[in-house]
Amino acid sequence: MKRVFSGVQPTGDLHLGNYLGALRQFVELQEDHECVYCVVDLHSITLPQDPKELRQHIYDVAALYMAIGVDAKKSTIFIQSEVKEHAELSWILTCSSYTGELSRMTQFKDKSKGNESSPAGIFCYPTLMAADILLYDTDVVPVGNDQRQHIELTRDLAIRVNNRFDKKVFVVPEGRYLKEGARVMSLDNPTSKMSKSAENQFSKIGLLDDDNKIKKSIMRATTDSEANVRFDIENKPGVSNLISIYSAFSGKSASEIESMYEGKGYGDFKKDLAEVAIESIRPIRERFYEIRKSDMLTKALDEGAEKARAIAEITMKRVKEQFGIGR
Ligand code: ATP
Ligand code: LTN
Repeated sequence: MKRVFSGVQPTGDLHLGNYLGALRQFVELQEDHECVYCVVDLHSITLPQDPKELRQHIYDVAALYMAIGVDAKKSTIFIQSEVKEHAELSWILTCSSYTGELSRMTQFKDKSKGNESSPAGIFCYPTLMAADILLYDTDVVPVGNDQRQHIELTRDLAIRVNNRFDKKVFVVPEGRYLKEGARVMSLDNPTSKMSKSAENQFSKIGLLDDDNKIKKSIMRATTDSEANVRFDIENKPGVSNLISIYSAFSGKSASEIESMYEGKGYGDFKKDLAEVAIESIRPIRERFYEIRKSDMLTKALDEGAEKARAIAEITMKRVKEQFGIGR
């Protein structure tokens, strides 16, 4: 069976972008893959986090994995910092990376903005992500489009190390990106992606938002003055984003949605979309609160860390042997 690995940062409550771009794939893949899903807390401290909030968010992300349908009996769910090999392999891969390639990463440029006092962790972030993936001999990595560059770097590093030792030290992974939902845009500014860290709460739909908040966010979403439900990313980014969200939830194509709303205004379209989103998110939210209250979560995380460690230890032994470190 092919192995899948993916991770989400516990930096805040998850939103529709996380779900439609990445998490939705987690559930589908567990039927015919061996899946390993991680809460990447070491990644989240590349920027300062409030320790109390961070701990809550770690549990929240793990509970959300389960609430959307990741089954802890089929898949491994664990917390990154509980498997020390992530940090260990990350250092080895940092030594195999070039400063040039790391400084060309879009996320590094966006987050550091050329500021010399930005944390070095932002710069090394992609080598930690490569370590996450390569530790588990991963074949497939389900992620949103914004992670493409990091996945390409992971592949380059795996190939570089393999070539250096003329041996298959690492499995070279493939990214898996969805067509619909791979990049959900912000509701108030459809030219930037929906983001956890955005200040305007109506720019995003959280997976834990109540029905009223979901409806309000959609009804307020930026559109245009044309009043014509048509998919055209360049000229109508707001409406196109809403059509993509509708499409991802309903399975209907953009052109089907266009014909459903021919001759109708944005009001009807938004009302129906709100209904579709509310009905899809409600069961996730309800299940989340059940899981969060029960002891299922800590049990799954204990077992998950153990299963993850068993795989990671074997990979690290092989890697250390190749590099000639340890005994
Ligand atoms: P933020 O939204 O604060 O920028 P992030 O990008 O750091 O958060 P993570 O929580 O680490 O997001 O991402 C989890 C997964 O969700 C990743 O696979 C990422 O590609 C995906 N993702 C994040 N934002 C979006 C989006 N707007 N559209 C589609 N996928 C997304
Ligand atoms: N960088 C990713 C989160 C992440 C990840 C990973 C995703 C860290 N390690 C390994 C897939 C596989 C992000 O910011 N979305």
